[in-house]
Amino acid sequence: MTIPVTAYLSIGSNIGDRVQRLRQACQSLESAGLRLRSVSSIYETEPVDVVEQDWFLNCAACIETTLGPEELLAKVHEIERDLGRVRERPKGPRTVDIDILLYGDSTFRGETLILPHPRMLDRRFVLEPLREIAPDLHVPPDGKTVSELLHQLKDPAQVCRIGSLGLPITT
Ligand code: PH2
Ligand code: MG
Ligand code: MG
Repeated sequence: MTIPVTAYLSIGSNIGDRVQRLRQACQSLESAGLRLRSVSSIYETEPVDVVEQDWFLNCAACIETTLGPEELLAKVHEIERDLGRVRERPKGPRTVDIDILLYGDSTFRGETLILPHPRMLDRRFVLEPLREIAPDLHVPPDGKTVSELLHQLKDPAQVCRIGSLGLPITT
């Protein structure tokens, strides 16, 4: 029997019905057999990197999976495509973006995937939703908790909790 691994995802959208996109992304994760353990509130977030684009909605999700990290990446890409994502400008507007932040306590370096997500430590739009569902989670390789990382974070970009996705979580 394969033991499931707990993974954390960051989900974002800044095109179209953003709430609906986040909800559909979570529902698609479940339909794809990834067990949804918790989802944060929805946060409205100022765009970073490419700043001239609409504000995002972001949330964080905790899942359990028996897929390996690269299989999980392929699965989330498939879900992004099914939800209408077209890859145009890097870091530009997107209907839905699902990023793997953490995969158990593993570090991983493949051609298309690095874990933990290399930019998660610098991004308030990632760490604030994540703190809501996992404040005491230790982030490899240094092992600081998500709360500690947020305390030392310098990112000035605005992040504002705006509501809940209202999804039932089956435990
Ligand atoms: N995603 C990006 C680039 N910039 N800014 C916010 N606020 N939220 C995002 O999800 C986001 C971003 C690239 O994936
Ligand atoms: Mg991203
Ligand atoms: Mg992505």
